[in-house]
Amino acid sequence: MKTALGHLSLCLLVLSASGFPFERKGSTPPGAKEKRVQYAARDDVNIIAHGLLQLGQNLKEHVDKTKVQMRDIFNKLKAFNRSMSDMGKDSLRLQARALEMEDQLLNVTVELRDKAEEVQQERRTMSERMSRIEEKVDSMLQGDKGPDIQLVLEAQSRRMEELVERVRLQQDKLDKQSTRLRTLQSQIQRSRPRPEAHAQNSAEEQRDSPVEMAADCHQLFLRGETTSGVYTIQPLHSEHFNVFCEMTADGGWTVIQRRQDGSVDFDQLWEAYENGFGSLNGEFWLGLDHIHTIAKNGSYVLEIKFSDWGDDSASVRFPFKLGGKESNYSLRIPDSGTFSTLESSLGTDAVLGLPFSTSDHDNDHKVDMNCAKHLSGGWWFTNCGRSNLNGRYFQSPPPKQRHQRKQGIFWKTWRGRYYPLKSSTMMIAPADIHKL
Ligand SMILES: [Ca+2]
Repeated sequence: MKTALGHLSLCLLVLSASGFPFERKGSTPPGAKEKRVQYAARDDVNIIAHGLLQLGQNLKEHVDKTKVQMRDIFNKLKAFNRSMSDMGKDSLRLQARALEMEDQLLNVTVELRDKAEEVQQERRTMSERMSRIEEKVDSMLQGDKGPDIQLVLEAQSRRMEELVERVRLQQDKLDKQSTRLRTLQSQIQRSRPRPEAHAQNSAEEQRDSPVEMAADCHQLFLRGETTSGVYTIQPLHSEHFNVFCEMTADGGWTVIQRRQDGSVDFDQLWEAYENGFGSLNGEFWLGLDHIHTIAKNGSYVLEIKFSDWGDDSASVRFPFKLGGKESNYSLRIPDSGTFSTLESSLGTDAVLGLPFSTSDHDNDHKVDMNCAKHLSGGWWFTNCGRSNLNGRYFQSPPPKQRHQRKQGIFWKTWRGRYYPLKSSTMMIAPADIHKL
């Protein structure tokens, strides 16, 4: 800009120095020499004027450009000021929120302190009341009426004992009669075989009679049994057999497998897995035939619990169906959406049904390998690598060699393929157990 102004001033100086007459109209014509000088001067002036125009043009462009730049800078400054102001507002808002939260915290602290004092006060009141009651009882017992009350209490206690004894005797009698009736009924059934439909109706009628055995642990629970332990059950169209019932607040679960200390060898053949083995009060496998017999009579759920050596535990629960001998006791877990990672160690492969395998019955999905032989025990094997709760029991610490460790009890999506678990329990119950 300065340079352009400098050029303009210089041109004006040259013009004034040359004494160029800008207006020549009406002047007297000079001599020939003078004329030539005038023409030469006019050419110079034309050149200078042209230069001036050029300069003016450049100057104008420069000014326009500068104006645009200045406008941009102003706009940017305005935007910057705006964002600074917004940030200031945000900061104020945050400060206000922090103060508000501090107030809330203070209020909660005060409330908690008040509550704690209230509880303390209540405790003191209760304690005083208890002391007063104790004093009253003591004085009554020591006073004139004391012996009378003691006598009445003793008499009541004796009556209660007598009643309990009579109830127990009645119960014994009832149990004996039940057993006798059951024996007679099974003798009658055996001697007079009836059509299937009729037999079913008859069995359903018996269900309501007092002599019929419970079909599973949940029925026992519904009849008032709340203590876990060994019970005899008799599923529909089946012989009676003993099971371990895990009685919970929800209902009665029939335990089908338990591992806890390695006291029972689970590396068994097909027949053993079909009929069951072990001790119901310790480690055992209830038997595929028994599990099928119970679960075929309705909708059942399978719950599996396992724990590691840090006593951490996990569990999964599936609705399931177990096929009979003809399907190699295929386990089918219907696809109810997607399986969780934990569930996928068994659920995913059992959607269409997964047959059971032992080392002498290779029904697994691995074509070139017998999973039960390669690992250990019997299980619903797929490709030998997802789960096996009937594997070898390893005490802690487990063997260092991976090829040994993989024969252990494992659930791949919980503690991994090579972590031998500490315990496992599998149990079944009617699907509506949780609705109670
Ligand atoms: Ca195989």
